[in-house]
Amino acid sequence: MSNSSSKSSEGFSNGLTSSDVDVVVVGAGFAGMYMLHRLRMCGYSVRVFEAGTDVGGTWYWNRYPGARCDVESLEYSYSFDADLEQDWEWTERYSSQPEILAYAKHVADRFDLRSDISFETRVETADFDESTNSWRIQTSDGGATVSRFFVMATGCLSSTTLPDIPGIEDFEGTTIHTGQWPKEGVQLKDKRVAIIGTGSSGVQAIPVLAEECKELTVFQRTPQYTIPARNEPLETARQVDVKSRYREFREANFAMPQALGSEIPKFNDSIHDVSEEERLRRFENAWERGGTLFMSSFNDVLVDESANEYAQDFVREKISEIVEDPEVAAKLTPEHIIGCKRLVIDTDYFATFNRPNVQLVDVSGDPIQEITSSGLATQEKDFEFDVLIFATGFDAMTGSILRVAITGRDGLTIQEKWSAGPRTYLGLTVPGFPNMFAISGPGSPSVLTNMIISIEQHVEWISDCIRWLDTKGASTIEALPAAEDDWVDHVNAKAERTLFPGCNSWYLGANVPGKTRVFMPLLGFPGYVRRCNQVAENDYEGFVVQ
Ligand code: NA7
Repeated sequence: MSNSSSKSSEGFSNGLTSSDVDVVVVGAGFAGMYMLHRLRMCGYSVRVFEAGTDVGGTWYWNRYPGARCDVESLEYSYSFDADLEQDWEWTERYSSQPEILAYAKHVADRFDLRSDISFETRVETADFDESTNSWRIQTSDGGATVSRFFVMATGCLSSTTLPDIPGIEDFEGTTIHTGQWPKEGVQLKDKRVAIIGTGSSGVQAIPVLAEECKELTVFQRTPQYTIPARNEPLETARQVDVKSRYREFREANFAMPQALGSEIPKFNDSIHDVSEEERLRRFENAWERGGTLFMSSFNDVLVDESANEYAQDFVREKISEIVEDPEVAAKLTPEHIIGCKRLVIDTDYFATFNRPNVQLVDVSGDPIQEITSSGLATQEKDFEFDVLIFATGFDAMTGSILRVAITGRDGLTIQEKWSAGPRTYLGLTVPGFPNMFAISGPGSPSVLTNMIISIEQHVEWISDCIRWLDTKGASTIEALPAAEDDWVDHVNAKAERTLFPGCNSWYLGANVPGKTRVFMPLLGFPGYVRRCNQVAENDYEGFVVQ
């Protein structure tokens, strides 16, 4: 362990002879920032590489109009530092992207993080050297860094995807992906704007774009179930109250399946066991309250298709009430299972289609054939516009890991290892890749939870593991193939007990052509934390430590 960020060339007791830093971390979003801070507190030297010009990760890149978190602000924040919790003031129930980015910057200033972060620098290759038990990391600036440990903190939704439609480069207007929105903003006033995609990004952006631009054309392939967010200014009394008992509030949330929402009424009964009146009452309450926990109104909405149908019907009825033109309402009405694609929360999404300057184009039966110099063409019709926005999502959970050429033991690359889908032990480690960790990797609860809380749990587990290795004088830790097999079975078994595998979601990689269909996140935060703790208590069972 070295005690500064400078290069250490002294020998290590574990046989390592030279290392620039103890740990290289990729990404300076919430995961990379806390990993850096935590490792520093433990006395390790760290170098973080970040492609952006500043911290913030997802919240640095996703600057599209309307971008907002779907977890409440008092919960979507670091819990590791009581003073930080007390000092930062949130202004809305759900924070907007600018406010979350300001928070990330505040954290970077407060803990002086930037001095160990190389910005505008991409990690291109990472090779494990078996002779020195170290990682050699090559970066886009031509530099190379040697480290004992290598942590991918690259986020679950960072690698943007464009649809495979010919002609994208031919469009002569402005083309933007929501996940790479320009920092300087985009002038939309008096512009004819088109948007492809009605996932969370599209649903958040569409109402705001409609207010800003002259005409908005929405190209929708799959209609979306969305629940009102009911975003509002955060009442001072609520903030003061939570801050007066923040530890207790956090502990209660840690015990929830998604690490959030402990103060939302919980129901553990089947939808089939209540009267129609009670069913509607609960859904109505959840609709009025707003937020993703609409799905927790009964215990079987996400596990039993006939239970799920009641929830579908309820939202379909709401769409028909809000949208004035019955033909438009019909196009906006989904038929699939509710919640198996990530449930979206919105502000005025369906009502936006009542505006005269908004046009909905259903491309499910008449797909987009090509992008042209002035717009796009479906088989049946041509459309013209000035700005084309792709809200077409991400190569989720694995995209940013696979983008780096990572080579582990015996020349095995991560691309080969995951050629039939991602496989991990605990969502944290991969056999064949010693001393490498992924924060919120596939096989961990990650995107099915309050991400910041999942990130903190991973960061603390990784730093405890590194400290434990040093206490033992060990140089490597590597997951065993049998532990990986059991873990993959466990993640699959949990998903198969639900309706999640039943539709084409990014959770399954179904939005990326050719990607192997695997349900990537693990359901259930508290059980996962218990398992990670147990592994550590049992001297890192499932790993080879040398
Ligand atoms: P999503 O949720 O993956 O949504 C992408 C959208 O783009 C979705 O509506 C897709 O339709 C649509 N899409 C993709 N390709 C096409 C083509 N070729 N034609 C028409 N429409 C297309 O990404 P988001 O960025 O909205 O959200 C990702 C997560 O980020 C979100 O869940 C939050 O956790 C934050 P499809 O449904 O595939 O038919």
